[in-house]
Amino acid sequence: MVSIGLIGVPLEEGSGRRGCSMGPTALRIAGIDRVMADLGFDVTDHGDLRPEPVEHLGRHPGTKHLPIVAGYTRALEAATFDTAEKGAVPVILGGDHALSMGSVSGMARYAAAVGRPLFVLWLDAHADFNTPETSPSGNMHGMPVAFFCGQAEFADILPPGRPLVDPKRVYQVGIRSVDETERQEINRHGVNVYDMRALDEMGVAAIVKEILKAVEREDGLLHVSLDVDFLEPDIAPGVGTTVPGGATFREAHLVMEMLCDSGRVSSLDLVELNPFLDDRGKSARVMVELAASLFGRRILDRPTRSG
Ligand code: HAR
Ligand code: MN
Ligand code: MN
Ligand code: MN
Repeated sequence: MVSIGLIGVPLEEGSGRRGCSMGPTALRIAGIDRVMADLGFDVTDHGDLRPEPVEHLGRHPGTKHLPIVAGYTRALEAATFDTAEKGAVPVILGGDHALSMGSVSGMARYAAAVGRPLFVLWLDAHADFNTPETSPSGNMHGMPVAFFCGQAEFADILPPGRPLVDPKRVYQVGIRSVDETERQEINRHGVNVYDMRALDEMGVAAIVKEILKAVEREDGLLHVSLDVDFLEPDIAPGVGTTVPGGATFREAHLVMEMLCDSGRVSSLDLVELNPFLDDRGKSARVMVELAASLFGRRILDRPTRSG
């Protein structure tokens, strides 16, 4: 039986406002553990992580709340690696998107240990490729991709020599809010961006097929990072940084079904849920529905038609 390890990360300091610390609880109330158990997984909920104490951290102007973000990054890097190494799929219950510094770095270490490349699918309105120098806000939830690609200048929050993710193995879908210098950096580093225009022109199925083909070509592991604001604000209002023109439920659902069929997904972040801003638990329920589809809930049994 395949195992899933749930890891709660009540981090909100990366986002510049309060509320995401309640995200893990809201996802649990919406039944994240139950839906996975009903799908036949052996689910272990490791509870909420506690940040590791941080000492000897360099000064990094341009970052807000670095010590708490660093503490969670260290703890989550280790918890994600340990969960994967024990043969379970780590599912991170966020918490703001700064937590992906830890989850993706942990998976990068795991991928290196098993000798396979790590790919990242970033489902988000934002590219999250700022550095302390380029960030307009100093909010660290706008920096995780630059961090795990080795670009952000606060790398001493993890031990030196950590495995990095190749920006050319990062695939971003749904992007529609990018800062000017961030845009230049993404291009310079070769991040694969399917912005909302690409999604409208190509359709989401063609995009996911292209991404999965790239992962399969290199026999890669695939980490999926799902930010609530990937979705249209009407269906998912419970996030501090809504951007109009998001993915519909049907588009997001199809992404999840195709990812499930691929059998490639090694790990998942569910991030940026802010229950304080939500409408009667709606966004928490949508995130749980999408996770269920990613892990195999389907409408009908069907012969494989895609390919
Ligand atoms: N680009 C802006 C900044 O860096 C906003 C980033 C918002 N990020 C998230 N996660 N909400 O995607 O400040
Ligand atoms: Mn994000
Ligand atoms: Mn976002
Ligand atoms: Mn750079």
